[in-house]
Amino acid sequence: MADWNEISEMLQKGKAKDVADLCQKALDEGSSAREILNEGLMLGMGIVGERFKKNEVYVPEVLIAARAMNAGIEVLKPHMIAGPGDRKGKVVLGTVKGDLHDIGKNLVKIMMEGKGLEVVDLGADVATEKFVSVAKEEGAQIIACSALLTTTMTEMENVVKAVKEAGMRNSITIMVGGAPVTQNFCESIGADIYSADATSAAEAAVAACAR
Ligand code: B1M
Repeated sequence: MADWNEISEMLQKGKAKDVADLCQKALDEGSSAREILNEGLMLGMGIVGERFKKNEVYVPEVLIAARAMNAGIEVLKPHMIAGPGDRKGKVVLGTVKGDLHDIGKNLVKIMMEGKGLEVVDLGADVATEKFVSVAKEEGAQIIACSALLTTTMTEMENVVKAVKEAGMRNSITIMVGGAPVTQNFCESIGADIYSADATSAAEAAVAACAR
């Protein structure tokens, strides 16, 4: 049985190599990638977030912890992605303008690709118009926006407006998610789908593309 606290502690200390090694060890011992993510990595990042809020740690420590989390995710990634197969649809994904948080968005990408969706990843701090222009160029069925800040989640409403203005509202499904986003918020801005986590986002995207 893997020691989730050890993974969590190494992540909090920003020890990227140790986190990666412990994730590999947990896989070798039979834990699933999802279990390691949820019980170990998310536990550690949750504690970092709490300490950040109380000013017990600052941006540099959080960045180092984020790097360690990414090192762990890299080890888990091949175990989260299904084999190649027919593409089930195309998604344009990004973190909204003004927002640099990309770990959750990256997990959404991994889970969507794992479900056979093609994902065009625009990265973080994505301009509203870019979501729309790339979706048009790529013939995507879905625009998926992530936001981690209460100050940037409002950008999602601008994406909905821009899709309408481009005359694409009937052909594009708009998905939203990220820690401060809720079902109520999704409805209030006229987006189509809210998902609380990366797995349910991937499932909802597959279902939307099948419609
Ligand atoms: Co920032 N940060 N941060 N931060 N940071 C938070 C979000 C915060 C809650 C910390 C806190 O105060 N407790 C707080 C926001 C408060 C608020 O808005 N109410 C905060 C703040 C204030 C800030 C700065 C303003 C700090 C400052 O500079 N004073 C600054 C803003 C910079 C900017 O974006 N312009 C800042 C900066 C940073 C770092 C750069 C240092 C770093 C980001 C590094 C990176 O992403 N590459 C960072 C981090 C790491 C965090 C915390 C600690 C962790 C976020 C994370 O990666 N979680 C975070 C506290 C916390 O969340 N506990 C915090 C793990 C990740 C897997 O979860 O992204 O929620 P999450 O994704 C989940 C779901 O939300 C969902 O799926 C994932 C799980 O399956 N999901 C989707 C995400 N996107 C989705 C999209 C979907 C569906 C589901 O559909 C499209």
